[in-house]
Amino acid sequence: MTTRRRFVQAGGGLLAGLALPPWWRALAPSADAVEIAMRSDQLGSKVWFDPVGVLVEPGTTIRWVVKENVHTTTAYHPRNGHHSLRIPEGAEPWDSGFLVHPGDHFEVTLTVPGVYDFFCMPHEAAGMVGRIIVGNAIGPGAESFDYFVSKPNPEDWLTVPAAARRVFPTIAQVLNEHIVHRTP
Ligand SMILES: [Cu+2]
Repeated sequence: MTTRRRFVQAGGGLLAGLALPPWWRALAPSADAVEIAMRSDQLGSKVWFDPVGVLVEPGTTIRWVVKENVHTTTAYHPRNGHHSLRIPEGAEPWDSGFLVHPGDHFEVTLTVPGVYDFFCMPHEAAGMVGRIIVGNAIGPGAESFDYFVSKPNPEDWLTVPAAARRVFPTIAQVLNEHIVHRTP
């Protein structure tokens, strides 16, 4: 991976201005994946995603990688333990399951524009959440945390815990900064 990334970067400089062969584009998606680290201090008293917010183009692959501790990346979606819907209506929810070793990773490629909020299953109440904006800040994830409460069918959706609400970067912040880092 490191070798290929170097090759791509070096090649981009060397070959600037030349017509690239068709296979060249096929290399790009993996090299361009946006990485989100799954972090923890030694005691596990602080847990977080870094970056906590990213703005990407549709079709971008997001790769979550464990650095310390045990985590999941799980989309806010009713299919994931009755959590509220905070990803676009037409998007597939994801749940990585437990990633237990440093270096364990999980990838999704996000094609539907909108806001995607996600959490770590064991650490949501500790505020381990993050936000991805794909293209435009639209969809349920752009609504307030309690948008569904007054609707006719709130079902048995869970509300977002207070500690998590405080951690999400605002949509404006993600749109302005593109990458919002977090060090609690
Ligand atoms: Cu976690």
